[in-house]
Parts: sequence; C-alpha cells; structure tokens
Amino acid sequence: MTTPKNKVVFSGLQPSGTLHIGNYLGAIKQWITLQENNSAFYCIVDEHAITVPYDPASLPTTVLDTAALYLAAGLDPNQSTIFVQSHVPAHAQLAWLLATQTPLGELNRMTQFKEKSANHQDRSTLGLFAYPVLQAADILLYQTNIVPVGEDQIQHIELTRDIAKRFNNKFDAVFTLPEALVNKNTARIMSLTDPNKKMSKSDDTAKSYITLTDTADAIRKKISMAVTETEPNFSFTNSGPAVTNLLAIYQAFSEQSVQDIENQFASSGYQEFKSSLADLIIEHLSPIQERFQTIRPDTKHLEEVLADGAAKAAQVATKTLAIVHEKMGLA
Ligand code: ATP
Ligand code: LTN
Repeated sequence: MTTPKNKVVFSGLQPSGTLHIGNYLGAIKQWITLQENNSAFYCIVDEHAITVPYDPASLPTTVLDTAALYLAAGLDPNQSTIFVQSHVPAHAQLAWLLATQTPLGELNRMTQFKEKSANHQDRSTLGLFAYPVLQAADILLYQTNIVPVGEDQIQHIELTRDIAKRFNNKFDAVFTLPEALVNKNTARIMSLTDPNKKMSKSDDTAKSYITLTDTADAIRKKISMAVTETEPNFSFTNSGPAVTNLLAIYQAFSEQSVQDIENQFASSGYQEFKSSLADLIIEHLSPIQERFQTIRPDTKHLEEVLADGAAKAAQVATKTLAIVHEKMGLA
C-alpha cells in the first residue's frame, strides 16, 4: 500500500469502552503513518457513542481514556489535530442540514444500523438511524480526501460520497469527495472465540478480544484459549478462518513477510505458535501501556491537547458550515 501525501485525512473512533487490537490494527496504526505527510484530523466521536444506551457519568472518563490511548499509541498533537466531536458544534449542525437531503431508503440499507438496532431492539433511536449522516458531516466538514478505517465502515464512506455528490449537484460544488483507505491485511480482525464474527468491544465475552490495556497474563490466556482448526497448518492461503486470523495478527504486529512466517512455523504445533504470538503482542503493547500510565493521570495536559485540537478543527469546520448555510439559503 502506498501512503498518500499532502491530503486531508479524517477518521474517528467511538469512546465506548477500551480499544482492542482490531481498532489498533484496522484503524489507529494507519492514522499514525498518515499523520506525517498529511493534514490529519482524528476525532473522538462522543456524539456517535450516545446513539446506543450508555452511562453519562462515565463518558467523560472514557473520552479522556481514549485521548490518552491515541497519544500513547503514537498520535502526535503537533502533527495531527486531535479533538472531541461535541466540542465542535459544526458537526451536529451540518448533520441536520445533510439529514434534510438524505433519502430514508439510503439509510435503510446500512448494515451496521441493522446489526446495532437488532442488539438494542425497542431502545433503537432516530439518532442510531441517523448515525451515518453525522459521520458524513464529520468527514465533509474538513474537505477530507482520505478516511482510514476498517472494513465495516466502507459502506458509511460510500454513503458519505453519495450525500456529497447529491449536495454538490443540487446546491453547488462545496464538498470534496472522500475515499476510504483500508489496509487489506487488517481490515477485519476476527473474534478470538468465533472467527466468523469481527473482533468487537461490544462482544459479550472479553475472551473474544484483546484490549490495548490487557495485562501480559490476560493476553497469554486469551491467545491460548483462542479457537483454532483441529490440525495445525500455518498457511496464509490454506488455513481455516481461525488460524488465518491469528496469522494476520502475527503478520500485522511482526511486519514479517507471509513466506517468513509460514517457514518459521512450518513444523510447529499450536502451543509454540500461540506462545510466540502472545509474546509478540505483549512486546508491542507494553510500550503503549507504559506511555498510557504516564499520560493518563495528567488530565490537565489531555484537556489542553483536546481544547487546542477543537480550536483548530473549528476554524476549518465553521468555514465549510458557513458556505453550506449560504448555499442552502440560510445565510
Ligand atoms: P465495536 O468494536 O464495538 O464493534 P466499532 O466498530 O463501532 O466498535 P469504533 O471504535 O467506532 O468501533 O471503530 C473504530 C475503527 O476501528 C473503525 O475504523 C473500525 O472500522 C475499526 N475496527 C473496528 N473493529 C475492527 C476489527 N475487528 N478489525 C479491523 N478494524 C476494526
Ligand atoms: N462510525 C465509525 C466512527 C466514526 C468515523 C467517523 C470513522 C464516526 N465518524 C468519520 C471515520 C470517519 C465507527 O468506526 N464505528
């Protein structure tokens, strides 16, 4: 994958519980690379997190945890604009304006809504249904070119493009059309307990995912209990879904070639492979965890980073919003 340069990059992540290695490998690892030569905006999307039942008392803590994890993982506030969605009112404002232009039929097709509303049944809300429109507003406010995400978000980026195209045709050419950037090797890290489901922090069983703050012990246990096919066979092309997923995790953390990994484990059993995999994950997560321990207690610093980020983001966002107001006749 060639890394884009001189583009506007935007992505977001919900402050809903702690981050897992799927979020890290599918999204954040790419964000870190992209911040170097692009104008990058990384948002903590708290207004998205409240579209399912949540605890208002712990949300501010989770927002700061997420910000601290962003920094500990390697996002640099001198290179990226790091901010909280609700601190920039233009997001919710543009979402309303775009909602008035978005056909219900398009939202009805969104698979994430179908999955999430199935989980929350009678508590499913208009906000959850309109979630992709808020996401479109997030992206379009910054005239974004590139949106680095995991595979589950591709449909939302396609919808964002459709919303932007329709607006540009109807009112005026205001919005840049964004593109999803997906790292195909890590776009969909699967659950450790069911390789047919994606790794998800909303999963009922914590054994199915490894969080960025899991202890070495917990990581070893979860990897040793991860499901596998019956016979060990470490091949990127011929293994079953469970082992293929573990190999993908191994490759993403080690950055070794497929061939090297296959050779390395050609005559290994599961125990040997799993213990190498656990070591590798622990080796990569421990520096992040150490930095997190230093960064997280300094609430004042985190709040300053987020306030600074919101001020920078607002400068760009309010300009786009003013143009949209004018074009829609609201000026
Ligand atoms: P959940 O983990 O609860 O399903 P989510 O998908 O709503 O959460 P977010 O925290 O909003 O997660 O996602 C942040 C980013 O992580 C998105 O770009 C998403 O595509 C990516 N992502 C989430 N799960 C995975 C996964 N299993 N593999 C790869 N990328 C993922
Ligand atoms: N829906 C996304 C989070 C998100 C996002 C965004 C991602 C909200 N706004 C804008 C990219 C760009 C998810 O991962 N669940």
